[in-house]
Amino acid sequence: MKDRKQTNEINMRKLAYKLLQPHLSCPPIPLVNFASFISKLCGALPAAALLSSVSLLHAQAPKEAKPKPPQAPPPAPKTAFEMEDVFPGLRFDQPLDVVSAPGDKDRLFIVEKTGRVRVVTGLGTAGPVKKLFLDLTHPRDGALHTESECGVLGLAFAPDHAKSGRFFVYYSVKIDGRLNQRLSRFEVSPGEPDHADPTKEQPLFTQADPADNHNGGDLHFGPDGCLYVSVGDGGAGDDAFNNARYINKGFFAAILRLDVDQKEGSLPPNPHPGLALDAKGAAFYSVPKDNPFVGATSYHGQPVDPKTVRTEIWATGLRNPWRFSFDLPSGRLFAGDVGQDLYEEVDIITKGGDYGWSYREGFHSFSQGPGGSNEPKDFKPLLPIFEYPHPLFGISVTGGMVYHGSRFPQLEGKYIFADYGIGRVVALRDEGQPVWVDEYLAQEPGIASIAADPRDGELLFANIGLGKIQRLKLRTATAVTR
Ligand SMILES: [Ca+2]
Ligand SMILES: [Ca+2]
Repeated sequence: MKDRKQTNEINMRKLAYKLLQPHLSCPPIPLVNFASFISKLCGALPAAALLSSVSLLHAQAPKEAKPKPPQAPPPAPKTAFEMEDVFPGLRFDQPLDVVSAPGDKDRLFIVEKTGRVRVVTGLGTAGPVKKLFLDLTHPRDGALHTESECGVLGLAFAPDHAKSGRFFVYYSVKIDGRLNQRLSRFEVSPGEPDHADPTKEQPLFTQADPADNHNGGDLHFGPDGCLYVSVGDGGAGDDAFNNARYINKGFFAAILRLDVDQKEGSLPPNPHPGLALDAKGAAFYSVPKDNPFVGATSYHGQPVDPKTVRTEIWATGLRNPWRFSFDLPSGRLFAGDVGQDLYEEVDIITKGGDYGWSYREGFHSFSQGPGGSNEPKDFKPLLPIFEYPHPLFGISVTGGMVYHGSRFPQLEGKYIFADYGIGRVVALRDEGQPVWVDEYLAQEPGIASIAADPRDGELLFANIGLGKIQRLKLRTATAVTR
């Protein structure tokens, strides 16, 4: 009932926005609190006309249909913030991740989709410089694939990187003409912290991938020292390869949790053709014994053999988790999950959580997947904390981070993310309700990831389209907040 009410409200807002857009002088409709939105609009249209429009929408609210692609960009927004270039003299080749090493405030690492990782040094000087840290353009056993959503997609430094030199990279590689998504461990060259040694690569897993979209690829170490890895549903659309509704079909549609230190007590992963194995047949990582699906004997009401379960899975039912982050003060793990045709969503990821794909898209039932709308009996999907509809609010979410910088106290504790396509940069505020309150901060298409500057916690935005690393800047002396 609650879901239906929310669906109706969001449909109304979407339609209202389309209808009223030419009259709007305020930022587009916030996705919560429709009543408040209506009251804000009262200055834009005669109240009677507005009420009449809304009644009409309510009466005629159609069933969801596949939306047409955006026909025109939204009107120029009046936002409190705009973007500025962090490194005016430096350009990058399709940057899609910004990473720092634990405890290191002097360097930033920029992952270029096209195959190279750059290290930027001299951060505090007038002229930071970039150098080549890792060249992955020619993997030793295949060809780097950079088409569509493929390429070098993520990097994370081990918590003990300063001592071990280790870091992990996720990238797309074609082997004998077949596409794979791979997680590998690397090391820096001895005595050369700004230079990785590509000969030290050790793959952990190489998952055959049926399509070049929906590849996940974000990597972060959690406060527990485990490596968390996002993986997509394989790709195409509508969960066409039927990977998302299972826990025993490979490294798909999930956030994984691995013990890359192979601590005592951790478990070996279950067999998989893509696992790299040593001479004794052992994998190069282990599964923490408290992962949620260790020993699972059923899922969605169907029996599963625990020996076939991908026990690496921490959370499941995700379509293409594109960027996730830990917020250490709150202990929360946030993810943006890219939607199909209608809704983009932001989730708080919890242990064993099922985020609903491909029975659900955002808050809504999704019937185009392999399971149709026949949700299994014990299906208990976790709802997003926020969703926004296509196409005018956006088309592809880029998950962000909770702000803990000092330049903008009004953003403290808010989760900041972006839409990659339309370019809305949004802050979400937790008011203790299931759906968080949104605030439209800035307009900047092309944001592929959001990270924290190790020097001051300010957020850094990798703009893949412009080849720049950006940050927020106030347009005026006074921030507009709600
Ligand atoms: Ca894929
Ligand atoms: Ca979901």
